[in-house]
Amino acid sequence: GIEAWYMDNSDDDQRKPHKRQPNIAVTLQELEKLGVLYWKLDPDKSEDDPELQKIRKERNYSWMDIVNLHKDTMPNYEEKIKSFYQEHIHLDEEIRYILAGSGYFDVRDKEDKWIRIAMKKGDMITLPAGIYHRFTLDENNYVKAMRLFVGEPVWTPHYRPADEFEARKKYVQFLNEGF
Ligand code: KMT
Ligand code: NI
Repeated sequence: GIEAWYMDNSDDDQRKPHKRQPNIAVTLQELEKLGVLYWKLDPDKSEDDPELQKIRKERNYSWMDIVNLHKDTMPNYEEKIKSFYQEHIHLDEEIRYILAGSGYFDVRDKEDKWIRIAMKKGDMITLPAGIYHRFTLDENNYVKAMRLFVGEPVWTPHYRPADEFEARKKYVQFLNEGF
């Protein structure tokens, strides 16, 4: 299953795990309460996976592409890595399926604390519209991921503070109403 934990407060390298001592694990159920969805798929099946097709159909993930993040093949690599790690929201879901390599998605919990989600080959995640989050590669420095989207993609990050956006207001309402 997924591995997630509360981050420590050290300003050491973002690519390190940043676990607390002792570790405070976060469960899938806790992530669900934040609106974060997770699936485990067979990455070797890639696009031809019926399980993936089912999720895409149910959730209207009509659009997809595949991205490779690696310092030798990506223009403006360091810049991109820095910008992914700046806390932001989107007005739509952020959906990623890890095909190779690994990385971390960090999301804020209800008390505004950082939760780090370790994403490995076969892990698929949906971050809800309006959740404050960021992404970093880990110490392996490589990820290949499928990006999915409902309709035509809009990748625009809105950096914190972004509380005036309708998507953010709706998300905060969802958090407060719970379920
Ligand atoms: C994003 O938006 O943070 C990214 O696309 C990062 C690479 S996908 C794991
Ligand atoms: Ni994002």
